[in-house]
Amino acid sequence: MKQIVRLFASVIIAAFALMYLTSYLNSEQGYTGGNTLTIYNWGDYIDEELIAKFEEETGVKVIYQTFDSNEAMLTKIAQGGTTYDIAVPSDYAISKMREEDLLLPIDKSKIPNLQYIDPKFMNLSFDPDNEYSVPYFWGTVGIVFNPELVDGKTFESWEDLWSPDLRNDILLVDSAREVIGMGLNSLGYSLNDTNEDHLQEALKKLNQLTPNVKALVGDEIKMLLANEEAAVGLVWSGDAAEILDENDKLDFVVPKEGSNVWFDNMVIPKTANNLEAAHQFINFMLDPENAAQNAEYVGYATPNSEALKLLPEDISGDERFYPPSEVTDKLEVYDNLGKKMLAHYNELFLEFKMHSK
Ligand code: N2P
Repeated sequence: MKQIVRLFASVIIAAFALMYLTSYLNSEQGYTGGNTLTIYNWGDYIDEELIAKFEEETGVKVIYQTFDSNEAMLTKIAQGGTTYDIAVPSDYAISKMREEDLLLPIDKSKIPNLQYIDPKFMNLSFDPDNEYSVPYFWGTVGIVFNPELVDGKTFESWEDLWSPDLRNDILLVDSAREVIGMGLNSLGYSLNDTNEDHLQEALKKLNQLTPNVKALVGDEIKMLLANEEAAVGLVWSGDAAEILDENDKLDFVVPKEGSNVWFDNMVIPKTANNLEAAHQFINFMLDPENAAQNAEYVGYATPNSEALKLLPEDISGDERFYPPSEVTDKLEVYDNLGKKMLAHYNELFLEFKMHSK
C-alpha cells in the first residue's frame, strides 16, 4: 500500500515539475518573442511595404491584425486577453479608452518625429497634450456618387439621398456613428445629439431610407463603388479618394448641413508588452517619407506637414480630401457621449440594420 502511495506521490511531483518546466519554457519563448510588435489597425489602413521596412530596420517582427469599426476595436481591447502594442482608434474612442484606463502614456522623448506633425492636429480635446495618442490620419465623411448612374443628380444635401430615384442604389459604410450621424445631420441636428426625441426621429428618418439602401458594407465598399455596382455611397474621405483613383468618373462631396471630421491616432494599449518597439513604430510612421508613402497608398489625409510637402500636388491640393479650415471648422468631431449613450447609438444602429434587411 505504502508503495502505491509513494508511486502516486512521485507521479504527482513529476506532473508538477513538467507543468513548471512547460510554463517556464513558454515564458522563455514569450521573452524571445519579446521582439515582436502586435498592431491592431483599421482594415486597408497601411502600406504593407512599410511594415516590411520597419521589420528590416529594427529586427522587430510585426503581428498585424485589423478591425472595421471603433466599436469592434473597443470591445476587443476592453474584454482583455489581447496583447496589442499599438492600436489606432478615432477621437471619441480615444477619449473613451482614456476614461476606461485602457491606455499607457506616450513617452514623447522617444518620438522625435513628432516635430513634423502640424500643430493643428495636436492637443485636441479628446487627448489634451497628446498624453496618450499620436496623429496617424484624419478625414471627413461624405457622399461618393457616380454622375452617370444618377442622371446628373448632385448631392449638396443629405436629403438628396432620400430621392425616390435612388431605389437600391446606395451603399452605406457599416459603422454606427456615421449612419446615425447622417440621420441626425439630415434633420439639422448635431451628430452628437443625445435628445431621445431627436434620436427616435433620426431612426425613423433612416428607416425611410431603407428602400434606397442596397447594403451596409465594410472595406469592400471601395471595390463595389469603383466597379459601378452601386451609384452612391456614404464613405470616409480617404476611401473616397481611393475610389476616385480607381474610377475617375466618380465624385465626392461633404453635404452642406454638415458632417463629421475625425482624427485617427496611434495609441499604446495597457495590454502592450513591447513598449520599446511600440515607440519605435510610432516614430517610424511619423518619418516624413514613410508618412507620405503611407498617405499616398491608403488615400487618407496625413497630419504630417513635412510628409504633405512630399506628396504630389494633385493629392495634397485636392480640397475634397484635404479640406481647408474654413470647411472643417463647420464640421463636428464625435464626442465621447459616455458608455450608456454610445451603447444606445449602437442599439439604434442595430434597429436600423434590422429594418433594412
Ligand atoms: C480605413 C478606415 C478609415 C477609418 N479603411 C476612418 N476613421
